[in-house]
Amino acid sequence: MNIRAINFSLSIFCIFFVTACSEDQPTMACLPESEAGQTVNISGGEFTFGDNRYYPDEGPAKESRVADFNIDKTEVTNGQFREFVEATGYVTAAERGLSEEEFPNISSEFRVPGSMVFVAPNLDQPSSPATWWRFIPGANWRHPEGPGSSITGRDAFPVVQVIHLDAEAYAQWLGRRLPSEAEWEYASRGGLKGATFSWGEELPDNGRSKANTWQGHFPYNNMNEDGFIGSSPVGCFGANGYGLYDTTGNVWEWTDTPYGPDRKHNYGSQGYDPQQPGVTVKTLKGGSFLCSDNYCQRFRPAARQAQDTTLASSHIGFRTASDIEVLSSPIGVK
Ligand SMILES: [Ca+2]
Ligand SMILES: [Ca+2]
Repeated sequence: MNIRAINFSLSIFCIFFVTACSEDQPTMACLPESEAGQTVNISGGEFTFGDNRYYPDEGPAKESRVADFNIDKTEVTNGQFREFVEATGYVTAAERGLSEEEFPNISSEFRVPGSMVFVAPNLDQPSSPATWWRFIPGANWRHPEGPGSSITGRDAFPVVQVIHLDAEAYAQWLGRRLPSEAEWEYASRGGLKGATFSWGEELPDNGRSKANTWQGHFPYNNMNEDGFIGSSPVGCFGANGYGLYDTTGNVWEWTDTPYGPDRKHNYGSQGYDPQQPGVTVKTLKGGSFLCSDNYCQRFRPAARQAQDTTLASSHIGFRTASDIEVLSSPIGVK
């Protein structure tokens, strides 16, 4: 397997692709699409950034402060992203491929239009991330699981298969930006102090599911107790204390913060992931519909994951943010 794919696989312990994604979903009350475009003002303040109880890269926890900011109520949807593409003619990296001039450090096989898709192993195959991930030519936001897949009827689902640059371009079109990791984590905590999850201490699937995650033994058995094998329309699970949806699970979300393996050091603008040294990495937050109790467990506000900024995946999306001051301007206000 190509080293880039292997590095990607090893660095994303929580990401899996399910071919049955988003089909045959049960009827349930989800947020109306009109509300998916709304934003929420968050009053800044002090909080404990990180957590010392789980993965090493979540610590050391430190007292931090964020200023007032504004953030999307939900992940950006396919419908919202389509509006951007239709208004601007924007072509995502996975659709156009990556030029050598723009991305000199990427091998030629990853320059062709396409993106990463997880292929679930058969029961008789070893459970290894290095064999799960495939770079699929033709996979992009319009065809998230590769050629033959489609987003028809999935306007309310989060857009995926966007690299950091694509997410940034969308945000800038609206006069907004991507959230920092601190802002994202503060928002995801919903005002709770030091809680394990966005809603408190209860496990995600104790009683009614609180987020779109994976129930059952990953990667072989998705029991689908929360009603969604793959991603779900945004806002199908309860909001947190700030009125935000799906900061836990559904799809991972880009932040604008370079990733480092701890919170002690500054790893510079390129970030640093020991699994893929030399690769520019940003921090993902929130986990996805593929995070399970037996694997990953990154469906907590403090959890984080490195992501190669030039690599799109079938369950990485984003939401946008802005400084509060921006909201007083007529330009770019949603
Ligand atoms: Ca699920
Ligand atoms: Ca999410």
